[in-house]
Amino acid sequence: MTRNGAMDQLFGDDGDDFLESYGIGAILHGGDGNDTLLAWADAVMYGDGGSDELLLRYGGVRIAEGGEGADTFSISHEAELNPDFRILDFNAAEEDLIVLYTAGSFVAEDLYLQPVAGKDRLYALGYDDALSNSHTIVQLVGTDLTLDTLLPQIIIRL
Ligand SMILES: [Ca+2]
Ligand SMILES: [Ca+2]
Repeated sequence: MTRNGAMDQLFGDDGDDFLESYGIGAILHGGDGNDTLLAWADAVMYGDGGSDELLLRYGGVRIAEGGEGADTFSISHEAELNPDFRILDFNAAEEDLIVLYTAGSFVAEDLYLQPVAGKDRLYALGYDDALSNSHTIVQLVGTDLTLDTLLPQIIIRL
């Protein structure tokens, strides 16, 4: 299912769906099933029930909520695209995962977590200029994570 217009809403409903949006401000709902969600422009993505994969790509604002199930947040971090990626419900106890595609820019030992105004900001040292959001990899909203809890849930790929 693909939509091109602005402010679109896509509903996957039951079953395993692939939802893809191009318009700015799209809202994607996976519904039940193991869904894959991808947005090419600023969007809000809800995995809903099932173990979903939410693809955070191409810079811009991506707000992702996995919902129930063991969800995977797949992040391609390209700092020059000025990404503003946020995960609303990262839950290590539900075995949520973050898969980071780094193009070899950093390794797990470079990752740090910093609480900022109710969010945990995941960034990579040496790939970051102090507090600038522009080089934040992802913001984890409303969680109470430590790096020790988070790191086992992160998979780094080239
Ligand atoms: Ca679905
Ligand atoms: Ca889910």
